[in-house]
Amino acid sequence: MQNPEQSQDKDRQVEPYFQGYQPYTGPAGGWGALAAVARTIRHEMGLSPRTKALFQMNQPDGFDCPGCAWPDPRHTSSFEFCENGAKAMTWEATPKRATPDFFAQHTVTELWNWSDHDLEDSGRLTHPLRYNSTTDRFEAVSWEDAFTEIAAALHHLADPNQVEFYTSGRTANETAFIYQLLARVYGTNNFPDCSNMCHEPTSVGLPQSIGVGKGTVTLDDFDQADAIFCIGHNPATNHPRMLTSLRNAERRGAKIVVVNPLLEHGLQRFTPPQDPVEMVTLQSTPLASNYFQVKSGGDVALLKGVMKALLAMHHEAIETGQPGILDTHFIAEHTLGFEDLEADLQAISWEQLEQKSGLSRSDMQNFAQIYAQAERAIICYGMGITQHRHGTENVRHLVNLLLLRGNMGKAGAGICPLRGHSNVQGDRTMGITEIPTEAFLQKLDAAFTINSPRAHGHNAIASLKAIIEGKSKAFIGMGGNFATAMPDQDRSYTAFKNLDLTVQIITKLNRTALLSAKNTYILPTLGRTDADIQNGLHQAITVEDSMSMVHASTGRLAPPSEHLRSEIAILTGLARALFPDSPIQWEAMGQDYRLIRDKIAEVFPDFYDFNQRLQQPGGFHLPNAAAQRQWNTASGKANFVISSIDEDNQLDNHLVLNTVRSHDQYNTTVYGYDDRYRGIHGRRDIIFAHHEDLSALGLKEGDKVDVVSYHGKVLPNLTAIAYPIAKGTIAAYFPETNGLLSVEDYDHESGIPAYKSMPITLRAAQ
Ligand SMILES: Nc1nc2c(c(=O)[nH]1)N[C@H]1C(S)=C(S)[C@@H](COP(=O)(O)OP(=O)(O)OC[C@H]3O[C@@H](n4cnc5c(=O)[nH]c(N)nc54)[C@H](O)[C@@H]3O)O[C@H]1N2
Ligand SMILES: Nc1nc2c(c(=O)[nH]1)N[C@H]1C(S)=C(S)[C@@H](COP(=O)(O)OP(=O)(O)OC[C@H]3O[C@@H](n4cnc5c(=O)[nH]c(N)nc54)[C@H](O)[C@@H]3O)O[C@H]1N2
Ligand SMILES: [Mo]
Repeated sequence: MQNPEQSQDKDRQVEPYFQGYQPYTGPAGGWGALAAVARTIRHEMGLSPRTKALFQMNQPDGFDCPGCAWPDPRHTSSFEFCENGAKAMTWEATPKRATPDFFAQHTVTELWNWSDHDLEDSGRLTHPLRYNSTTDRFEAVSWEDAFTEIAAALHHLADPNQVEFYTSGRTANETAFIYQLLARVYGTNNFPDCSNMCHEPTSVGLPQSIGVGKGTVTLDDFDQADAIFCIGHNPATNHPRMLTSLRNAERRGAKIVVVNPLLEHGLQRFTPPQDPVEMVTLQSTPLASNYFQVKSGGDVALLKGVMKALLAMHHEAIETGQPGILDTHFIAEHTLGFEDLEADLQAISWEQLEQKSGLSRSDMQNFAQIYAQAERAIICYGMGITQHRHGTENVRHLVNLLLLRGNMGKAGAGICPLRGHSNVQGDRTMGITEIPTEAFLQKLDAAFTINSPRAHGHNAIASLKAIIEGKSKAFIGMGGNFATAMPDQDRSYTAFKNLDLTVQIITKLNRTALLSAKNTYILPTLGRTDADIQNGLHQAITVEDSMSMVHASTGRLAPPSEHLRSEIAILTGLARALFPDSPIQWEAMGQDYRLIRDKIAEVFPDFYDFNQRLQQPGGFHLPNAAAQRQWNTASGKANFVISSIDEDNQLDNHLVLNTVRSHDQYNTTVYGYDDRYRGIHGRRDIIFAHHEDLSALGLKEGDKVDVVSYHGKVLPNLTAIAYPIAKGTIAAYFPETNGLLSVEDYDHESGIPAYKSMPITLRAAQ
């Protein structure tokens, strides 16, 4: 048999367009993905028994893939992992180690100049570390000393609200529950959370529209939908297992409609690496039947155009005696606000909608036709919808479109936000929120006989501002790389160094951990793949996926170092030092996570019989009222919510920068320098631009350019690529671009930074 990888690539241009760029023509998945898995494993782990751990990923008694929050099918095949899941796993299970010796060899000043990739590539952290400003090095410290000193620093502060308790979304339910308990016993609701950078517009917008802040569909709905809309997300890279669901839907005849300024090749064709027939015969399934290249930030205009067209179609049908297009019965029985929506759509002109969306009237009519022909429709969406100055408005407009045809609370229909981190949704469920409800606090107080603080705390933007303004004095990070993931690094990096205390509970070294404050600690922890044994007992943790399935995860690998502690053991150890007289059974809970789950069940009614129900294969599903057509909104109905599209005028006179993930990265973790489906190899210093936008500036492909933010901040010397992208929109990789965004550039409803609508200009590199 010929080498399938080669033959599949036979159409490729032999000569690269220029160094590091060669347009991709193959399908997503396929031999390219399998080859990448093999390369990743060989490079990161070699062939060892640890490699077998891969096959335990997303299996009933294995660990949950730390890669994404796409749910597991009930009958997991032995291949239920994907290329990027394999990268996440091998990156964590690597044999490389960042030991105290490593830190003795490198000062923090030296490490600061390393790339994000090289920092994490130093390997798994092995010892608790304390920064020594005299030597400018991290040095090993005992756990007990670390806990005592951190507790002393926290007690020393005038006000508990001077501490920020950050959570990144890999944090398991049990950890998140203990973490919020610790912070609330300490006295604050300051819970900046990676969800604030991710799906906060979902958590804010969906409750206004349908009364729940989560998606309403399950995997089964994908088997019944007639049309699936993929708006503003890139599943071939970020949720690769989703492509299997899309492909199965396409093969049944369902339409897959994509809305994205970038032509994402991964959404065009797919070969499932699990399918021996397709793999051997080099077949692939086309995915997107229609692709609408909206301007970045133009989705509300597009959605309004689609709804305007639907209304016109509806009235025309009625006038000619045919059944209408809208589900008038559903609208009458279940919704409020239809008349206002109709008036809003009538008032707005096609010219305005075309100008804002970058799409033509006939594009919008075409979209409306496809939608009208689908009896059952699902809208999936990601960061392309949420990370805007009007992200919450975007989310509500997706719902408006669904409500018009009753696509909510029926089989094969609904809304599907694609969550990011594997437990970002669960962390919220567990009480990681700066605005807790009184009902939740009362339950928490009763379960532990405590008095939780009632004052609202900080979300991510508020905490970054408080740090920059010197109002916050301490930062504790449960995972993540907060300062690098957030905007305005010029100011935040300096401000972090003025804090009294920073504590990073992490698995690998990153830039935020290098921001040495007056007292600085790195507390290394176990990851998903590592066996977590407490008191002789193998512990499981639990996670909640994008579709509200709660299931267990058990690591099996020997931990990278005998000095590591689990996240929960770290928190309960710290709690003991912080609250020596606390009646809470911290120690017991830290030694047997079932006790934590009993407490979770006491506080959250949906988790009744938690430990028992966890035994069911695949776990259990949390109820979703909107999926039952019960609307927990103030009006008791699903609401059409309208708003003006004129707010984002800032974008009108600028190019709009949309910052994305490459195929070889996990948020701020840069595994490597390829972005296969976009044709990029060995580099990240790229901007993707429409050729007309380049030529209007006298630039051409391959030129070096500077990106200048509307605040005048400059990211110099990127190489321009003429790319199939909407005119007016530029794309580049984060976190390199995050310094271009100010802490003031966010959606005022949800607080999400406007990572996908940064107004910028381009100029030839100076
Ligand atoms: N391998 C891998 N997997 C991951 C992650 C990772 O970094 N690597 N990150 C995880 C996390 S935390 C998250 S939140 C998810 C993120 O998953 P995605 O939501 O897929 O994230 P992005 O890479 O930001 O891609 C956003 C897409 O939106 C498009 N877009 C940008 N602006 C607009 C717009 O205005 N309108 C529309 N319609 N589209 C737009 C972009 O071109 C891009 O294709 O993935 C999770 N899974
Ligand atoms: N410009 C721009 N910026 C963005 C985005 C964007 O699209 N554009 N996306 C935003 C989004 S959606 C998100 S979610 C944020 C991500 O923000 P974060 O969640 O803060 O960042 P990550 O890069 O996911 O965190 C990586 C670090 O987590 C630690 N880690 C890994 N696994 C574990 C574990 O199991 N336990 C613990 N305790 N630590 C672990 C490692 O040390 C690693 O260095 O970035 C946001 N920033
Ligand atoms: Mo995210």
